[in-house]
Amino acid sequence: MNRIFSGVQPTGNFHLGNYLGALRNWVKLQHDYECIFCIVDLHALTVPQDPKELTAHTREVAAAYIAAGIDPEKNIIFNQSRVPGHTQLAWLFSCLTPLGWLNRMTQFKEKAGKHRENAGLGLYAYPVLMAADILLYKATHVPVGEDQKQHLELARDIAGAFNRRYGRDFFPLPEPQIFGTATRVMSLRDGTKKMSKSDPSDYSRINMTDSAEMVAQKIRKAKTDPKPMPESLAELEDRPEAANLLGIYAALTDHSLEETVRRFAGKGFSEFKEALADVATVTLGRIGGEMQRLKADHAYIDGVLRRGAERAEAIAGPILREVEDITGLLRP
Ligand code: AQP
Repeated sequence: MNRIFSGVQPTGNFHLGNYLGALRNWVKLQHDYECIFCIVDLHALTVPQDPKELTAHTREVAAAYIAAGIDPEKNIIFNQSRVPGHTQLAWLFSCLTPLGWLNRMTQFKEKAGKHRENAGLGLYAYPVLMAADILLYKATHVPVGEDQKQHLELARDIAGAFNRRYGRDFFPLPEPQIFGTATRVMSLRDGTKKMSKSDPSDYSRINMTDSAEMVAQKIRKAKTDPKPMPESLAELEDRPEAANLLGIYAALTDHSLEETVRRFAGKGFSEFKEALADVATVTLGRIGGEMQRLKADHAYIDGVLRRGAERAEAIAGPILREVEDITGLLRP
């Protein structure tokens, strides 16, 4: 059975990059796979979180999944901290992960910045917990945005290290699924940086709950370059901001980048930005409105998460017990 595991951190500012890079693909995949969609609250704690906001953001991400079209009856939706096997397996994996592998992780370098000595152990060990998230369910496929590719490769390495250490083919090597026309949505203020929840500039990202006016304003103010709209894909080279906006339009309208470039060739950026705001508003209006409604319904969301955690535990428990047996941990 092909099984999917993927997740989003409840760190607030759920944005268009999270939607186009991950969530939108999950909605399509849910029909062909057994899917486990997690809200990775323990990952969120790798940087300081306000406790009340963490709770609210956890419900908000669950609301985003359902509003985007994930069926909570067919698929498992739960928050990571409800299934203790994630941290237990992460410890076992940390005992067979060489430091050299973690030292290569670019996300740690970016997030820790210049003050690496002050960064927390959790931030450093983040990819080990991520490997445990996936392998606790023996997931075979992991749909993510481009930024998570390196962490996925590490998860495969860790699965291989476990299998070699204990001389058996126990864990599958999970396959990344990185697809769509917007695998890496960039900041609206700087086309060289990815759109991110933690960017201090509100104008760098489109949040899924932004109002239509706010979306239009952010797109109008989005950085572009002084050249005219490109006439071909070749003319997009070294123009990251233009490529990003055209890529977002292509993804939202389900067209290729090439078709989108052709469509706006010869037009002005302001005309294109208006068209982009129109299509973005349609998607966001549909999903953002439903997100707002669902996240206020605590009884419903908490019920979905509770049932999801029970179903997740039912899969994880037996796998974890097998891991304990393989590693020789006594259950007297
Ligand atoms: N800019 C992006 N373009 C495409 N996909 C993206 N993803 C994130 N940013 C982009 C994908 O969204 C999923 C959930 O991401 P996450 O919550 O685990 O956080 P992250 O990858 O660290 O992304 P953020 O939103 O930028 O958060 P911060 O600011 O906390 O780092 C993943 O599948 C990811 O690939």
